[in-house]
Amino acid sequence: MRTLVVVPTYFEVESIGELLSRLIAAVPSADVIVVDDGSTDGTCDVVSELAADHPQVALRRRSHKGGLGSAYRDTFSATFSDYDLLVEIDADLSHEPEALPELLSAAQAGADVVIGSRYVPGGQIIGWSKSRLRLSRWGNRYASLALGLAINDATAGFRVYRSSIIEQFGLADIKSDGYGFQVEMTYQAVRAGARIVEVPITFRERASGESKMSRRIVIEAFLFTTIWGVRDLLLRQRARRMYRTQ
Ligand SMILES: Nc1nc2c(ncn2[C@@H]2O[C@H](COP(=O)(O)OP(=O)(O)O)[C@@H](O)[C@H]2O)c(=O)[nH]1
Ligand SMILES: [Mg+2]
Repeated sequence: MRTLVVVPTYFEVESIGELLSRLIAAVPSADVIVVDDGSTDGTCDVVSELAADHPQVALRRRSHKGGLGSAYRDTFSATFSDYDLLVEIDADLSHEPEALPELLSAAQAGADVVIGSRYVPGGQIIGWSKSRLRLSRWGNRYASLALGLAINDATAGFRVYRSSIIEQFGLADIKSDGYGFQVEMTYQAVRAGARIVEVPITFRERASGESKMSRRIVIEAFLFTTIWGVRDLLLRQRARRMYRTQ
């Protein structure tokens, strides 16, 4: 299946070279596109050098930091008609490229969305502080409860999407610019009736560079999740009332 791996970067010069080399070795037949939002630390130079030797690697440069969700949304919109499978992976080596073949196998076996999950048996997180673990765990619990998602890791950033499922729900209505994008895509996929499979992965906190997680990102994700949850609740109540009066 034609596969595109999308790697968003923002100041990842210390890890992007190793990530790309390991990706190419792990999935030699896949195309890879790095989407950079104006890093000035040499990230793009490393990618361009690698791309010169590996024609399957491309660089997409955006002029300013638009957020992880916006980087994926723009790139998926521009590419999904050319590929069968679209992959998300972080640039900081938190996700092991060597685990990707297993995720791709699940998609090839029929899943519409494959989530590299930290919160299913066999999955784990190495190196996060207690507060970061709490934020992730409670964020996931809140999203599942508010949106009725039977997914253990709705915020995970290591995933495979079948292009046809993205085509089905469309990207035009996806609102999140930040990491809430992961929750929103999961929510839309569930609503579209997608077959979603969670494959256990090991997530390792980055060894270099800095996290771009911010309070603004958390607030955006929390607000959107709450709005969708309340909207769904009201719609369900209305449907129940209409059913009763019939
Ligand atoms: N293109 C782009 N990439 C981003 C942006 N924010 C984060 N990233 C990338 O998204 C991935 C995950 O970000 P990271 O800071 O590691 O988040 P954390 O793992 O949740 O702490 C990394 O590859 C980042 O370089 C952004 O605004 N634009
Ligand atoms: Mg990270």
